[in-house]
Amino acid sequence: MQKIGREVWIEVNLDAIKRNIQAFQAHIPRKSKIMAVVKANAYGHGSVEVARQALESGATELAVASLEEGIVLRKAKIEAPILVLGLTRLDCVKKAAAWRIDLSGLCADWINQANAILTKEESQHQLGIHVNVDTGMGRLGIRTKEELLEAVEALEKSKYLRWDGVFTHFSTADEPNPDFALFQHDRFIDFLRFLKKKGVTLPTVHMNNTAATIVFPTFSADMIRLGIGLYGLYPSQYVEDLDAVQLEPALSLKARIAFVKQMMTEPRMVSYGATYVAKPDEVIATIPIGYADGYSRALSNKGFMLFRGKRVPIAGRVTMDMTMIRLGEMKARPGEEVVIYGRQQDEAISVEEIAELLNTIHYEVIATISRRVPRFYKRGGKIMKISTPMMYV
Ligand code: UAH
Repeated sequence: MQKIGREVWIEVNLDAIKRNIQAFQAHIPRKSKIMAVVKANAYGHGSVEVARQALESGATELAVASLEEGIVLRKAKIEAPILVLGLTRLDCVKKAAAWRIDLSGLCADWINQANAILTKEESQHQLGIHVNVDTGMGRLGIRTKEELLEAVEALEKSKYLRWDGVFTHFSTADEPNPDFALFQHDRFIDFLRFLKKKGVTLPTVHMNNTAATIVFPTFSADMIRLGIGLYGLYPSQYVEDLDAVQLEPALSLKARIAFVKQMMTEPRMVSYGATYVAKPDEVIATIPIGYADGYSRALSNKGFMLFRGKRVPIAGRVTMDMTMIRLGEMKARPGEEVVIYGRQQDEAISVEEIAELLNTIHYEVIATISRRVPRFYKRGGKIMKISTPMMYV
């Protein structure tokens, strides 16, 4: 294994990703395909390796948030269809077509302009479009039937645009009250019926994210867009408690103790602001992770890590590159492993509980793990690949 100078890393269990996909395959109708959502560097897990594993395990399409995220996958020789879920500037449509990356059509005007640009420039490639219908998310997409029909007519007429899909996105499918999700579903179906009545043949229809897939598997249509569940996490406690799909978290965040000191002598303050004063004889260890790695400063004097299978509290402020932990009287040695997210012996720290401490959601905790943290990919319990933008000896 390569040596890393600063010992903090993520382990991604690719077998867990495979099993999570299989669990969703067993839960949805056979005809429904799986689009693996690998935006935001695959929710922090590393987009290229996760995309490859997802495709190998049965997903057939990929989704990203930007054209640039899609190009990263194409440059890694990933050939599956890729959809950009977010907004793409009109002057990038030619580039998207050249990289064979499909875009979301967010309004009739955007679609008409994209069509005009590709026609004028006599594009060499067709651009795939998935029309986004806003049924209640209130973020992006077409809001009226008239606008939808106008967009579809532009797509059908165009030589350069290929109508590949039509989709909507749920905003509350992870919550116990199903009313608004059902409203969004019914509105979407109503829009699709309207198109059918106008004689339109529908392309791939998709609406379900992880929560909607677990709660409403019959809404899986032609394809689901699987994000958080792919990584083995439930979108909310409510969805987890349904006990409908068994998932396995794929990610652990680990580090090795960089430095140990017994605070026998004054001063016993720890870290910026001197907000923690160690007890006489207390052992304090320095861990090479900080807020520049995506380990939030808001965990200062609040968070905890695992050492020798026990929870140990953070001492003082999380700094940019280092965080101190309190080991009591345990005589630790530099190089011993700590687990920041994940399991060690009989104890575990979930990203959900870290999110709760931070007053946010676990999506943010994983998606913000920075790119300077190397990703180690495991299969059959063994590390088979290390991915990092940094140089290690
Ligand atoms: C449009 C869109 C998203 O923005 C995200 C997802 C995946 O959501 P989950 O991570 O909750 O499954 C799907 N579609």
